[in-house]
Amino acid sequence: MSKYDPKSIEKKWQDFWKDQGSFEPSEEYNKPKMYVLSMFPYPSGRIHMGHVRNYTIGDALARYHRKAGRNVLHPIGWDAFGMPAENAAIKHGVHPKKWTYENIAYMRKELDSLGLSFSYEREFATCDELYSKWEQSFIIDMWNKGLMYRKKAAVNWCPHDKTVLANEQVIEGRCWRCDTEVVQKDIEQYFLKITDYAEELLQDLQKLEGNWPSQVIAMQRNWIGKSQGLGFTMKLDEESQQKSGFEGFEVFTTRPDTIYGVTYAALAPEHPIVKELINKGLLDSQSEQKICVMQNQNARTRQQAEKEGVFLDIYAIHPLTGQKIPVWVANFVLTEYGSGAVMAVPAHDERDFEFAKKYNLPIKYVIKPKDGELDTTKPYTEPGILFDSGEFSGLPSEEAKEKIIVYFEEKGLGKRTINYRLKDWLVSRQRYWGTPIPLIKCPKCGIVPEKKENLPVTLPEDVTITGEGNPLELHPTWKHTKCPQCGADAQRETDTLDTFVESSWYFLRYTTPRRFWEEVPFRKTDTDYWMPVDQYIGGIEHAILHLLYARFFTKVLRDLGYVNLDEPFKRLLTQGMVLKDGAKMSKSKGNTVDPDEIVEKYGADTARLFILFAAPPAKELEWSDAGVEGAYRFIKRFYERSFNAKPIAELPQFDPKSLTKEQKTARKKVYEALQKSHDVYEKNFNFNTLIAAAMEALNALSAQDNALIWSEGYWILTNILEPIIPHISWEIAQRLFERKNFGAIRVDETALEEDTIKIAVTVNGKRRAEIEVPKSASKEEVLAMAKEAGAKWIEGKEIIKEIVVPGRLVNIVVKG
Ligand code: ANZ
Ligand code: ZN
Repeated sequence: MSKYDPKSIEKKWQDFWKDQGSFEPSEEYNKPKMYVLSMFPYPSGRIHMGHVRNYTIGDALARYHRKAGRNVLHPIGWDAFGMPAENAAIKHGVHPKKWTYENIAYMRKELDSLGLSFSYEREFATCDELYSKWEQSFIIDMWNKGLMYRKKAAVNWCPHDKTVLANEQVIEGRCWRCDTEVVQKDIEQYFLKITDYAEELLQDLQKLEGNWPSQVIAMQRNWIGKSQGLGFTMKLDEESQQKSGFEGFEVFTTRPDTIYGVTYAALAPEHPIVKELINKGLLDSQSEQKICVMQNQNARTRQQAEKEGVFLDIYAIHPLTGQKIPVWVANFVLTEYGSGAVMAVPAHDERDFEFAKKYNLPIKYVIKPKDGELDTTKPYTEPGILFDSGEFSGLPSEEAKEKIIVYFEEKGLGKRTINYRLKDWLVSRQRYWGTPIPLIKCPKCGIVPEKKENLPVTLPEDVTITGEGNPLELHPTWKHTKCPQCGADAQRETDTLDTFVESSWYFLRYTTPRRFWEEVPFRKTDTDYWMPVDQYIGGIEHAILHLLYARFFTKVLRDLGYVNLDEPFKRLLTQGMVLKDGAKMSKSKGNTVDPDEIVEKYGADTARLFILFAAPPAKELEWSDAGVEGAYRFIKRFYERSFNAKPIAELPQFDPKSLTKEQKTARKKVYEALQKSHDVYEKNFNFNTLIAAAMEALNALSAQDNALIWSEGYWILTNILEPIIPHISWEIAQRLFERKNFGAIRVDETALEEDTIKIAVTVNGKRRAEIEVPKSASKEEVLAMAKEAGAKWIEGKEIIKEIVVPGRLVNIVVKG
């Protein structure tokens, strides 16, 4: 017997898998397929335990399906563009490209050391020029179809570094690099029209129900934020029309039933009427300044801030009562939502109420609860019964909403309106390390896409990245080009794409073998076969943006004719966080455990076993050194005891009658684990329960000494544990079975038959205990066991009667 040496065993099998190309998908598309995908990593430098968890879960599933005879696609790649590479360049002077590819090489080795069964052939990084080529091609298609457009939008701007800052680079309102106060600046930006797909993105969530965590579906639904209500124009009175030059303004409300309670109107600080009043010099300087401050705050801070407002000294007319309504500017009104203006009903809305209290505006209740009193110390925001509402008084809210909308439509005052909170996707970044936007600005033709035959537009390598300005903009020659349409001198767009664009289609790229990557982004034959991803695995932090963008991109590519597919991810698993001492493992907290060290000390199988044993995948996982030790000891035992088995070429047969109790128990535990494995790998992913069953089986095997039962046990256990601890399983299965056991195994039902039975013990008819007795036990033996189990209730009392109902219960009647 040899000693368990994870290093040599793991190296041996990793080399073997690589040499054999064991994990390359087949191109025979008549086989049943399984596409297992763990979200690809950002090449930050080193892998962390979150990665280990993500990829171990995916790997276990991929290996299982391979053994089940399916054609498995289990690829890996690198989400390789992004800010950290540029930050490294600023800090250490290393070129982002060099930094990125070096990190990839290092992390690839780390992943390899875990024995992950990835396809090598399909690996790529999103900063590969061949990947940019196709991404740019899609962008051009989207531009041509009107799905991409240009519009001014606010960015964080550092006046000192003359650079746009990401939100993370703004620290307490100041530049992370030079501490200068950051300002909001309007610049031309590019947007993808995801709002065109809002309804479909919402509706198709239904198709995912049951296969995606309900929490993720709810988050997406919320993010899309569909509201239905009434849109109408609030007319300004004569004088205010004169003053502002506007006839009125649009408002959107989800509560038309509250319309008789409107006591003021509020505009967003960016509203055109506000701008016009300022332009005309009609506001005093104090008001103007206050509005300017509001405009300069971003939407989120404004929403959280205390309610602030300015009276504009203009009035609107209530569309139903004709009353004069004061018009204010308010910081809680968002310019990008609805029409950037609200009819305020302080009696029935929290924000309106707070604002009205602060500025002493009237509050008029028009809805009361169905039963119970109206509490006028606070807003009543629930539906109820209308009063003081003209002809609509007495109606319940729901009915009134409907009737009021119909009324507005009939009178031509307004119409039924649907609004989505979802906004178009801002995809331009004023940065170097990203996919260049393949558009050219021509002084004569406007914005013109690059010719597709000239793609990819590649990044210049000779740049110095300092954090000042935009390197592409500053490069002496790069941006100068000719207009593809008229040949005039023109300039390349120097913005690059948001890195979420790359992760919106990488899963399609993997489906196509590398030899086609030059000619096509992916082939329809491949996406038709492989898509959708059968199992997607990743962190909950991607619940909204990445998944929504990927769903959107898939639908766009469908409409552009690239794929026949509505939804990219059939089933989603969001893995829980890895914690240490109750807190999320993270560099900033200094509580990380380095995966390399664990692999070095114990081997990859131990790391994998611990990760899958410590918690079900969707739950948080608390790191435990003792748990790692325990995992190691189990594998060591598993290896050492494999020498109790003798080599076999097929599963042996047993006559249960000829076996001892221990032998029967051993077989039963082994087959129970086998039975469990199916549900675990196909349905619930509770690997921990399977591992526990395998541990019990190993213990039960150890309580007997029939070599053939050992062999049968290992035939099955190495099979069902292979997805979790592949190296040791291949090692044992090679020696004992020449790996003939890595296919489907039939459950031997006779091994699972119970030979004990559970019997209830009652004392004076009261249920007190339960005993498990061998089926073969005599009546006397059963009674003795029952008395022992019920001793507490019998002690010191006189037994009057003992009743044994065979196979069901024992009742003991006592007195005193
Ligand atoms: C009157 C009213 C009375 C409202 C009431 C609510 C309750 P959701 O559900 O998020 O769509 N609103 C409309 N446009 C807005 C904007 N640009 N910024 C801030 N708030 C805005 O919310 C729709 C409601 O939010 C609308 O219905 C409007 O206030 C407000 F008892 O109109 B409501
Ligand atoms: Zn031109």
